[in-house]
Amino acid sequence: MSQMDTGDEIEVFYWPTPNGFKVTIMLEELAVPYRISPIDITAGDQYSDEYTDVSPNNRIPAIRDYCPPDGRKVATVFESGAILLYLAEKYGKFLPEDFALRSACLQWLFWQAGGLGPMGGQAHHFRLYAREKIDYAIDRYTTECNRLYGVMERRLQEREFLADEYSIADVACLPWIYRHERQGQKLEDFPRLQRWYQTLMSRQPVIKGLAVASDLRDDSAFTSDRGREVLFGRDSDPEET
Ligand SMILES: N[C@@H](CCC(=O)N[C@@H](CS)C(=O)NCC(=O)O)C(=O)O
Repeated sequence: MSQMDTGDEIEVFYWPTPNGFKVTIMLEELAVPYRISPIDITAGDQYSDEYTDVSPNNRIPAIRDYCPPDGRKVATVFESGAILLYLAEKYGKFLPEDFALRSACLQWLFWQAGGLGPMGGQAHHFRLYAREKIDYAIDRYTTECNRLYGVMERRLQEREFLADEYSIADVACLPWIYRHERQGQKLEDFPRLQRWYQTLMSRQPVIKGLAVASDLRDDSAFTSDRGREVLFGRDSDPEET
């Protein structure tokens, strides 16, 4: 990992996956300078001692801010939802000022972090990555994703965005809906969600954020023996890999 000592720049510890996309989309939306430090999660980079200092949960994304608003020399933030909130507060954008809308935005941000993300992740795992195809697990997470898509569909019935105005709640959800095919979902079944998706996908910063370092990603690495061992085989006190 590289060290930076330049001004108002954000270092993003990143791999091109849905949780990583949230941060690159947000930084593109904010149009602030940032640089990518790749963390190859299929090779085990997330478990290095240096990265563990930045991200104690050994997951991407994380950021280092070399110009935090509170005067510290450097600040680190892990957890994609917390990163979105940090950036929204720092730059004063994409977090509604109105009390009720801010509360709505945070509800949908937490809903994404506690529901759509983890359930979508399990759907990806059992549908694409698991060595064994287990019908029960595939059905369980495909059905739960379908239910969650229905929750978004209802929310978007009377509003263009999750918290009325475009916000970090939308930025958090988009990369997971972007992967709808991997979750066994058809957007045509959710017309309001589809309209929301098309609106977001027509934004240049979203397109740019989704494309950042896309050349790094190799989907076959997720199902290689080494990738599976690194990603799905770690317990709390693993042997050195
Ligand atoms: N709750 C975390 C989840 C992060 C997460 O699971 N990231 C995945 C990539 S999308 C990862 O780092 N996987 C590596 C691994 O499982 O070892 C967040 O929202 O930041």
